[in-house]
Amino acid sequence: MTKEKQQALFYLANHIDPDQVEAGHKLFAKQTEFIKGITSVTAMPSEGYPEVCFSGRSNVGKSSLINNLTGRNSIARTSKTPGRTREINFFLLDQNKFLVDLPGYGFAKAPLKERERWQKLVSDYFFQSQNLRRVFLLIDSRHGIKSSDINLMKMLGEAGVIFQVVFTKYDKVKELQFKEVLEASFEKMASHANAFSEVLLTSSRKGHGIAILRATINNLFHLS
Ligand SMILES: Nc1nc2c(ncn2[C@@H]2O[C@H](COP(=O)(O)OP(=O)(O)OP(=O)(O)O)[C@@H](O)[C@H]2O)c(=O)[nH]1
Ligand SMILES: [Mg+2]
Repeated sequence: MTKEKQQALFYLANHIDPDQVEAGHKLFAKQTEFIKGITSVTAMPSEGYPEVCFSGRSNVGKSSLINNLTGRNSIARTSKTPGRTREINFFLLDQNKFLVDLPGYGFAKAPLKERERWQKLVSDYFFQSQNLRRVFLLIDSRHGIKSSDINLMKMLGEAGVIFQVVFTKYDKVKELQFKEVLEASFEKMASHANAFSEVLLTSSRKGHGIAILRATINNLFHLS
């Protein structure tokens, strides 16, 4: 496939219907509460509510994004040091939907045992979750897709789960630099059939892209 063809498969979201934005805003104005953090999938909630999850390398901004989406400063714990989230955390939104915060990967200093524990927990989750509507795969706008992200894409492919790339920390990058990251990312995504064609660009710090992400999640929850 030529580079042009690879890139034509994907596009950056830049417009969304205002009614959908409004609906997303309304959903996230509803109550969110932390339900539990699990270290084994045997403890997964059993209600059967639809869920979306946030995955990505350590420190990419998963927990910060959940906080920003829900308008709650610290419902998900964040940290300057990678490896803050070690469990799979379930947040109940609007009484019958789950937002799921995953522990990060790709943290070089993590001991082998810890990495193996992560691998088992997360892969069990992807293979066994019956209600997962989509995985948001968070990628740092400065660094782009790394080999550990590719490994995750493969794991998701094996589990038959669709992922949508969400770039984070857009406030930290210059437009020209990001253009290069975006092109390289599209190239890497092209060989993954489970990559969703639309990608999102966000900044939890500045609020960029949050309205579109809320609307996207609301749409996913309303698929029957
Ligand atoms: N500038 C900027 N910093 C951010 C943004 N989002 C998160 N951060 C910072 O990045 C660091 C990591 O954020 P977290 O949300 O804890 O990252 P995480 O992906 O949950 O990390 P783990 O739980 O370790 O996997 C924190 O210091 C955040 O303040 C953003 O949009 N812009
Ligand atoms: Mg976290």
